[in-house]
Amino acid sequence: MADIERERGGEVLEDTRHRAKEPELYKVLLLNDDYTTMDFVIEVLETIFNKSPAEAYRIMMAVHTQGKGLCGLYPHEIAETKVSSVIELARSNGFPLLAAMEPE
Ligand code: TYC
Repeated sequence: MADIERERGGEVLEDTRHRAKEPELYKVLLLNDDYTTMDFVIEVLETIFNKSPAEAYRIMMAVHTQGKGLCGLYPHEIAETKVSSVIELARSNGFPLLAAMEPE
């Protein structure tokens, strides 16, 4: 064992001084409403959030029954793009679906 490691009781600490910081993450949430169809919400979750059909159904039902639901955690700029993509796709299909982001 190296002397420096022995001094720390065997604990090895990484020197993080030159490592890039992990980006802060933001939650992207879908919000419930009475007009957007369940099928459309599932489509949004599959196409914009890359969810499997089963996971998309689970998240859609969580939003439907609890008012909002987590779609994923993303760096700030990607979270903003996801929110914009949801709103753009929803409006172009005539639905009032809303998405929001908040710090992790
Ligand atoms: N509440 C909608 C309905 O009954 C379905 C829905 C689910 C809407 C999730 C929005 O984010 C949502 N058709």
